[in-house]
Amino acid sequence: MAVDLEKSSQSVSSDPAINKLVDAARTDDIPTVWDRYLTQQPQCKFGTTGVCCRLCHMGPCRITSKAPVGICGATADTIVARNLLREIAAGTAAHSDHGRMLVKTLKLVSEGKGGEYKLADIRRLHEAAAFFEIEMEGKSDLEIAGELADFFMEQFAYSNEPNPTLKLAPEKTQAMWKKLEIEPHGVDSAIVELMHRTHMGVDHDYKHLIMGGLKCSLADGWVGSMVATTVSDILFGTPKPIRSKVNLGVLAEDKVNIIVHGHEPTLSEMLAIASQDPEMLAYAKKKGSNGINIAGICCTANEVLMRHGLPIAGNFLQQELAILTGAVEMMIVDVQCVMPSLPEVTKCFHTRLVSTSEIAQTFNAEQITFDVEKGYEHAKHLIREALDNFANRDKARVRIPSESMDLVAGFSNETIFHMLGGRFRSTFRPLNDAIIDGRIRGVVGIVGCSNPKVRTDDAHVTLATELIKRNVIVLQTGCAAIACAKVGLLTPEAALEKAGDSLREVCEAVGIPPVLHMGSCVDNSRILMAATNVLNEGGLGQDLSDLPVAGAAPEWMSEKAVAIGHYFVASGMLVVLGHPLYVSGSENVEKLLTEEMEEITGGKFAWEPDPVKAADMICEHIEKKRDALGINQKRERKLLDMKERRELE
Ligand code: SF4
Ligand code: MSK
Repeated sequence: MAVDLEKSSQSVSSDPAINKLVDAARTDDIPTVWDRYLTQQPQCKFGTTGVCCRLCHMGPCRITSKAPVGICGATADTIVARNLLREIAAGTAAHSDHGRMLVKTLKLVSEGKGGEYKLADIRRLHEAAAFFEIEMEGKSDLEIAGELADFFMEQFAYSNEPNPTLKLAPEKTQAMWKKLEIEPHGVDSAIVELMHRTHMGVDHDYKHLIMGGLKCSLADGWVGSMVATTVSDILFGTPKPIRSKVNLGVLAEDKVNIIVHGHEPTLSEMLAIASQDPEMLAYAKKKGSNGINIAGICCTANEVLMRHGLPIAGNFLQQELAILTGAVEMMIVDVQCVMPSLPEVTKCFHTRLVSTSEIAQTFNAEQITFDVEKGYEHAKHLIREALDNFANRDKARVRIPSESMDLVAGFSNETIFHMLGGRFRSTFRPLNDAIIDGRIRGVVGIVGCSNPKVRTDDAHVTLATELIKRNVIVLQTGCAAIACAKVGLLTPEAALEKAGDSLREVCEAVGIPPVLHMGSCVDNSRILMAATNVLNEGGLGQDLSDLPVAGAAPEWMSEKAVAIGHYFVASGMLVVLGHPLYVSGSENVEKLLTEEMEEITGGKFAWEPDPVKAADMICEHIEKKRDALGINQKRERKLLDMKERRELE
């Protein structure tokens, strides 16, 4: 729920670890994101309603009752829609460029230039190659990987044909996209097209613009992110259930602490391995450290958690707080969600801030440009430097909060298939049966960031708790998963206690927890595939929009979340956001997104800041879908005669 920090004495978060460090920072006069949020109040109404246009230098223009159109004549509808589209383009670019980086690594590995990187999951490689009709007969795994990398790289450029990865979606959903002419023909070209359409004097019809936005968002979810997840699994392994710990209490007083933060898993993967290298452990001992503690923030955290079980120090809003513990020797960042404020915090401590992406530099941070072939050497070098920095830690200033929590993560679709199917057959059948007979009411993805506009973690935790209580299974990614993990919702035992009776019964019987952590932001593609797998298993309709499912982002902040929301809506799903998109300046755009869209794609947006009301809204939607599927009618058990049996077969 929104919090008015100025007028209330309410703490910034439901997490005591956050509150303690924010208080400590205020005592030390070190501003954090919550303080800067206050200095920005009141936030610009033209910005939050979406009616400020600065797309050309006749402007900037702002729509008011006195000035209902911009200098060029653009209406509020056009301006609001164009601004939204540019957010979708940026979000799609971020996810997809992340995917491209991974494809480059896959190609290098296939050419023997990948240093210590290897093909970690050959089965996933073969499955992907088979799906995309790459000839495997007589070829080595490296050759197949090379061809798959080439195929994935082709997904970025313009093609006359729609992206083949769209074929991963259910056929009816694909047909809907075709009919609406929103199939992307290449990720980069979809982004370029959006930038072109939103240039001054090009596309002015808000409906046409929004449909263009959906097309670009599909290039994010069903292409760029799908490629990123698949290649990560091939290179680093498909996640399996794994135990670990979360929250700032995972930082160790007696060890060197290295934080990995950002999104791309390439360097962090090597850091995870190098931290166990006997040479590094011996060096740690020499430096007086009891070991090397690598912990993550944001989605890099989720990547190394899912595959190595490395602990998570926190989500997006905890990045500054990790440094404020005084116990971090080095923070290594790459791309996305890295606050430019970090050097201002590190300069008050001994922490070294190292930026590792050639496209992302932070003023006053050290820069190393990461090279895949030398990945392991880079990792060892950075660990050595962090160990050297251990001596500079001021023990008197160390204030690691005691809060930490156990968790289980690693629920890829492959794992869920396996767990549901037992030893003999991979299947989603037990899940579908439980949905059909009503023991599980539906499936909801709770994803996205944290945001100082919202009491941190509160909305994520309340929504997830409400949903499992009402027998809805929850899938999670990103910072939302970290928020829920911090209160124990990713511990099967604790979550089962909070789950409704019938959900608990199913989860116990098939051995899955009621809240499943599926990975990082790009791994929202796994949620798309989970919904597709449920649909393909049968008995729950023909189209993603038939399913009793929904998405939610109660505390979102990033343009990537805007793109994610749109690809879920374009795929036929309800998406409930904790605070609205910047569209309220156009009644028409808002109505299109929150009402009329349901007639177009089957999906739509809704805004609801109160997580309990959001749960009500989601459950109402789920029951509506169940009614339409006819699975809410009490079904009498009936013995079939031979004729009926034959008809069924
Ligand atoms: Fe103003 Fe039109 Fe230029 Fe936008 S594009 S800044 S509305 S003149
Ligand atoms: S890290 S995009 S704050 S979820 Fe993926 Fe978290 Fe949002 Fe970044």
